[in-house]
Amino acid sequence: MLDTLFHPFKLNDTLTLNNRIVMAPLTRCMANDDLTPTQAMVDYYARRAETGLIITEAVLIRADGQGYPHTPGLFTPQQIDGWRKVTDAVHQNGGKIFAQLWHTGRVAHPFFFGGEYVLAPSAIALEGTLPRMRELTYTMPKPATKAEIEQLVADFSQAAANAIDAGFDGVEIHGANGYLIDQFLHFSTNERDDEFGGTAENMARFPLAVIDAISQRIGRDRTGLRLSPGGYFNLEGDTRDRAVFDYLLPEVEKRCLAYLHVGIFDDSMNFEYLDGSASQYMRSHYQGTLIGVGCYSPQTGSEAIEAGKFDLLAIGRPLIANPDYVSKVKTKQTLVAYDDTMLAQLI
Ligand code: FNR
Ligand code: 8K6
Repeated sequence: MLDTLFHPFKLNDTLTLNNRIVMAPLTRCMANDDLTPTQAMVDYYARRAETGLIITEAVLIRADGQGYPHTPGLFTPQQIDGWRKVTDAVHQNGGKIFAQLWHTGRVAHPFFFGGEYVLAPSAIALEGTLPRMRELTYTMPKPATKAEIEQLVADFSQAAANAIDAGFDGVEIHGANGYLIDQFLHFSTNERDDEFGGTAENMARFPLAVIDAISQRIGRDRTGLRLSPGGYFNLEGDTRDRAVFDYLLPEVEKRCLAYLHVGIFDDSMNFEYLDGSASQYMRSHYQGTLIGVGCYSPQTGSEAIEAGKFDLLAIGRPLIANPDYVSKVKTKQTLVAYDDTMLAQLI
């Protein structure tokens, strides 16, 4: 059964993965002050090169997308040079690596970039204070103008081109977990009455513009996408959201991207308005390559692949605890259990 995980997987004509285990994107907040990757990050990713595909921690497309301390960027020459060291080290070890591109929208904070406001679809603030920085409260975002939306699309596209320049095999667009792109897709964060809100087609317009700009810039075979159809993190779900994703998923399928990736922490969560889990819903609305994730073990993950629930298995927290996860699973060694205290350092 576990053998299923270790067969190579052809993503498309230009990319074949050594196995079906993908490293899930994991924010670690360990970049330098100028948001360049450190040598410890180079070593951390290089140690995980035996996964079929590494998806990096979320990487900022520009300064005003920052919502957590020390998250890396891909918008300055120094950041591009820093990531080149990471991609070189991963490639030397035989791996493949995509950069996850994000802008946190209303989850950003002006504290990080010395700005006056943060941008989002609508003026609806996230309640509460920032993780690890409880003295900072989320601010009321400014609704992005049409010109600002066009600039965001251009900046996503430029960051993708920078990723290719830095030696990445491709990029994953972070359209999940309640950040900027996801904020356009949910009614609780998008109350616009222009062409970017109100209907499924309008709410999908900015996400599709980002997908089209990036896939035209670097190739659709190098472009992946993560989506969270169920609202569960940084925003509230709404039964009306279902229609937005019913419209979006077939539109994404037409674009023939490298893959679609479920954005969820625990795939046993059921969403009533999706008639099941996030992966079940996405599988039933999307025929291309799907990456599943969320509290899977090698056993439950390989069973899910064999049952056709998804095609590739992303692993997050267990890969924080076990840099050599793939070898350990292959040779049936016991895995170290993940613990939140492990977030304090990169091993
Ligand atoms: C995450 N996750 C996440 N997701 C994402 O799309 N971009 C990111 O940068 C992060 N960062 C992140 C940090 C940490 C510390 C955790 C625990 C999680 C979510 C992650 O990719 C994955 O979906 C979940 O961790 C569920 O998978 P596991 O951990 O159960 O295998
Ligand atoms: C992605 C940005 C960095 C923040 C990382 C967050 C890590 C959180 C650890 C896991 C717990 C999150 C649970 C959220 C889901 C709730 C489901 C009801």
